[in-house]
Amino acid sequence: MAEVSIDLNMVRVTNDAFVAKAEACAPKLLETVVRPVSIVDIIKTENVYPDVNKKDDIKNLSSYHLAKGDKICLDFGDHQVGYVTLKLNSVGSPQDAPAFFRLKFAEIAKEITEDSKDYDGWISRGWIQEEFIHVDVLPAELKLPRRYAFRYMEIEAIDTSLKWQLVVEDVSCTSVSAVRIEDVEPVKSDDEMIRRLDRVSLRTLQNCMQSVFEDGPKRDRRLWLGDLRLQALANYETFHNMDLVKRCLYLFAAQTKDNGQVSACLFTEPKFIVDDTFLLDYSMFFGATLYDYYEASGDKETLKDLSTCAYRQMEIAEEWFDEKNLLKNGEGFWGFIDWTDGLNKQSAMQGVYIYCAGKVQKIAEVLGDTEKAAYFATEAKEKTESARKYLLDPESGLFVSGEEKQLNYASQVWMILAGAVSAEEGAEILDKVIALNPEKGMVSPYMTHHFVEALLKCGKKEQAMDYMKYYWGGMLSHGADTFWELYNPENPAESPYGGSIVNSYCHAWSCTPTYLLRKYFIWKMDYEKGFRISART
Ligand code: RAM
Repeated sequence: MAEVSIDLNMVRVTNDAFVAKAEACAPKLLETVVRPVSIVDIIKTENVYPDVNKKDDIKNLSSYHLAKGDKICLDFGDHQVGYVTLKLNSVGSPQDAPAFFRLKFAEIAKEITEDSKDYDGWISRGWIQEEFIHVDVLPAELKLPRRYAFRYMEIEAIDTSLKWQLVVEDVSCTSVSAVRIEDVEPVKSDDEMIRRLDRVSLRTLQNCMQSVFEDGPKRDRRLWLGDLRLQALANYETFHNMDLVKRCLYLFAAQTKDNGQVSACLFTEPKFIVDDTFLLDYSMFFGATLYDYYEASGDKETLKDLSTCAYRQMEIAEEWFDEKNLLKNGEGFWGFIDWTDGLNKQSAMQGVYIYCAGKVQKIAEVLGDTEKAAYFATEAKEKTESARKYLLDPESGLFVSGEEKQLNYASQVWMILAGAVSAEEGAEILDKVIALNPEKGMVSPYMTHHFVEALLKCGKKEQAMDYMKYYWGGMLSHGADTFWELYNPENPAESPYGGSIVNSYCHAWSCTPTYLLRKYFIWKMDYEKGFRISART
């Protein structure tokens, strides 16, 4: 089990004015009623991902008479987040026993082939989207109280009786989101892969945009700061919903630990409360997310309101440095960076600190706080000098991490993003680390996003595009309608939780291809085609 840095004795300090500002930005969710498009067979193959074959037209749904052990699988045609209603009936003799059936909801077809009984991981099996239901009297309209994230829905009659069978007359889903995909102009390109990367990213982001930016509508269904930062960046280029970002920023600042530290994640139900999990990189990203928001919105009032909180996160992180100006390694799950097992995070975290110091310095500059701006400029400079002096290994030309001097991707990527090396040096570092292919690689789309940004920062545009196509394109080749929480092309069944059945397959931090395409490539694509298109025009 992963160790988690939880502060059970945490004292929460609440700022009611901030809570009120966050609530004032709460979205009204938009509803769309969606019905399945076909009945499918999901067939296990030798590969990790099963085949999905159309079995029947959906108009024949009620011709299926389900007796004990029979099942049908409905395909909703795309990933949905919403509330499901079933119209059920019986055929045959009078209903002489309860209808007893199982419903399975699956974001990808693979989840339908998995058995929840086999899951023995460390996070709750409660996340598995499966219900065992009894209905005493048919016909009945069954409105399921929970919200599901799914494309496929399987109905299995566990038992009826020897004399009657279950009929599903109709199924619908009231899908919900704060935004509409139709409001965003798709990226235009002759390259189908690019169009699909954009479309699937948009769907991912849309389905995570609920009352807050959720990390995943299947799991964890809550607001995480690291995820928010990337979602917000993608949102600025696409849905442009400024209020939702503002709301989330105010929520994080509205309740902190008594030392002012922002939590890694928070809940809004049954009432707003921040979690007792703290990740140092996520706390620092509060300032970066705030500055990005200001750049996108020009909302100086919010910048001012929340600047103290942003500065405070950096002061808290500053306490982690030793006399050599090196960030000390923490214990257990102290910072996130990536889910790579055994990853030494010291250097990457130092990179995050430098990166965020640069962002909060800009906040101070905008607000005219010259003293603070100078302080963060010095911080970034000193921490960079130490990183170069002690962490940049002269022999390999790469950044090493921790006492074990671990060579990993994350350290290189974050030092590049921090600006600790020039673009030329960074390009060399990236060539070297790719050639070396260290054991400590990257497993999350979150880390992969940062790797692609590092390539872009070092002028490796073509390589960045190739990698995006290889990585997110890999998910597409396995049938993704939304991008996943975890994807390791070398180990498709990987899960940090001890079983991929609880993995989330519509995950916020995976939505960034739309951002990368629009921010770094769209002008080039437009230029090549000789026409101008983009969400920015
Ligand atoms: C998981 C979620 C979330 C992420 C944290 C660190 O619980 O996937 O998205 O931010 O880990």
